[in-house]
Amino acid sequence: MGFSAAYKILKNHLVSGELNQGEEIGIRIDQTLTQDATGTMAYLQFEAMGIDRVKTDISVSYVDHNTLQMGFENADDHRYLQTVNSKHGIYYSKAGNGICHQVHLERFGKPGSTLLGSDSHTPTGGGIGMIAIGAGGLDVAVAMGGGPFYLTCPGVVNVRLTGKLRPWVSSKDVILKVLEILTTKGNVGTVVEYTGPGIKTLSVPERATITNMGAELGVTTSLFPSDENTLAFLKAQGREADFIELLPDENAEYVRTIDIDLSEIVPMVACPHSPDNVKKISDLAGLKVDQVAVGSCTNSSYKDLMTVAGIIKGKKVHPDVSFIVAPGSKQVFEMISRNGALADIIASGARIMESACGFCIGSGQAPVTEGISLRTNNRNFEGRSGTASGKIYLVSPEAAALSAIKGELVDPLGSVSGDYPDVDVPDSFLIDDSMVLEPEFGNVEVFRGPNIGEPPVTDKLLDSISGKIGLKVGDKITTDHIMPAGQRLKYRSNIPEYSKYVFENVDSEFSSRSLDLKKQGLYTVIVGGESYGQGSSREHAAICPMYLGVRAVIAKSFERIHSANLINFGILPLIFENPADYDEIEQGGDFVFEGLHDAVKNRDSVSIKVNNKSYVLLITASERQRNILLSGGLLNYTREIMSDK
Ligand code: MIC
Ligand code: SF4
Repeated sequence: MGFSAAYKILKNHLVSGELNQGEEIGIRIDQTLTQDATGTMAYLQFEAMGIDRVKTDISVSYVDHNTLQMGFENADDHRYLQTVNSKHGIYYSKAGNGICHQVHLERFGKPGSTLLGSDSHTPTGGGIGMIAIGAGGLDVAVAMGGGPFYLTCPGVVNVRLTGKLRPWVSSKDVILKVLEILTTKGNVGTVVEYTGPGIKTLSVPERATITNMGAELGVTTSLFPSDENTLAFLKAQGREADFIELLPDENAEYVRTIDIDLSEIVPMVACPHSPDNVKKISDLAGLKVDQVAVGSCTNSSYKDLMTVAGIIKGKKVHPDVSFIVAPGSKQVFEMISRNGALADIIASGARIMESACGFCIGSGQAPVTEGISLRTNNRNFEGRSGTASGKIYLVSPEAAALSAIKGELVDPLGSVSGDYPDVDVPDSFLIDDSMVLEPEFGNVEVFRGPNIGEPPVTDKLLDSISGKIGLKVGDKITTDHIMPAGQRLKYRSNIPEYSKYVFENVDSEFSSRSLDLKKQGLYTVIVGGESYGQGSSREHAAICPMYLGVRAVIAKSFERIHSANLINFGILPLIFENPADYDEIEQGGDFVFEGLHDAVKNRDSVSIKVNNKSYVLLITASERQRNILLSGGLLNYTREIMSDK
């Protein structure tokens, strides 16, 4: 059997293990990216490792999440990043230059390479034919130091595209269709590879919309082959030299093939509060909307914004709608302002935001109470918008623009007047990298304002621990539930402060209860259902619980990035051997773990006693992860390995 494109890249980067599905492998990382909300912790940890200079081909640090600057905290973080990056050889993309994934695709992404990013939407890079994976900041710090990234060798699912999208239907509808088929659950350990004649009809930015939102499937990554469309995009970015062709073998092996005829896709919408709650827009058309927001790393490319401008030109936004537009990068922003498209958007009555995450991460533009908000981004988790009762619907830029005019959800295929603004990749993009600062290396003084804390300290695993079941939650708990962003984002560099808000919107007493236990020398265990830890790569969803004394999470299943983050910070992710035990264990119960050392070293399971009754829990960690757990986390483990050398 031949190789998929994904396996070709993995094979070229393999440093440990073998390409057998389900086995742990280590791969060499060529490029890394961080953003400011995860980056400060990543660089504090990088500093703690004592390595002078990054060992990757290129590492880029973006400022895009925390740009509101209501108080000194965000600006302190930015200055810390700028100086620490310069010292250690990392490129620094200033606030205003754009969203990490959009800018990385435009200026740095390289077919055939590997990219590790401390953000779950790093797979956007799969649109240009890379293996691009999201991970916790500490994993990225280790990769910057030249260490391999470890993952479970994936099974590759082939999504075979045929046909061509009709006008008014776009790549967002394709990924929503894939989400409808695969859902957000049960895809851990897979990679989605797009193949078939239909891929020739999709440009790199359109492909990137699809791979970006692959994150919502919970897969390791998604990718497209690198072909003539990839070359055309790279040429237009003045980066032809970065092109290599990368196609799957004719007889490539896939674990499953899903056929999708692009010409049959209709406009789709993901309804509250999950990206896989997908319906046809035609089933919901007429829904009154209060807010429409175009932007985010999913849909903020030149094509997306030119399409919006083409639709809205000469029209006005509905009086009851607040219409928000945030271009994804300075490149996009400057191009649409120079060619006049931005003027058309402004004239319609839109509110123009800076090139940053903004509304997508709940940093501004919270909708009205009970408000219906149509957005082109990738996540619609409850409360993430900043309005607890807000209802977020995810749609294409086409549906967003048409709905902003009409004041209600419009099916782009149904009620369209006028021509479809068909936008191609331009022959040349506007290239100006002046907002990406080159590192100086060496003698740079690192700025540490009062918002910059210390890297978290973890303790070695204890052999026996006791305490309380501090919280019991249901299925699909997201990292936004565990560690809210929005207004709390500014505390990302300050663990004691940020820890006050763990599970804030689920149980506001959780944090203080856990700290009280910790003061008495007792620990906390969390009980969860299926897919615990969906969503973001934020390692704070592990660091802050660890700080509060959480030492284990017991769930029916875990999402990949979060489970790795728990291990990296010395928290045991344990799975119910018998899922029905979930119903028996109650919040507030007294627990005891004994013989943890032997179990973590040598066994596949461990028992927990809750109120004196025993339950069996599975340990699914690899041998390397078991050693990390015994050391009390990845930072301790890495230091131990370095001192052994
Ligand atoms: C997100 O979309 O949830 C974020 C904010 O980009 C996160 C990273 C973070 O929490 O800082 C992600 O997707 O990893
Ligand atoms: Fe930023 Fe939203 Fe993309 Fe996360 S999903 S990187 S918050 S734009």
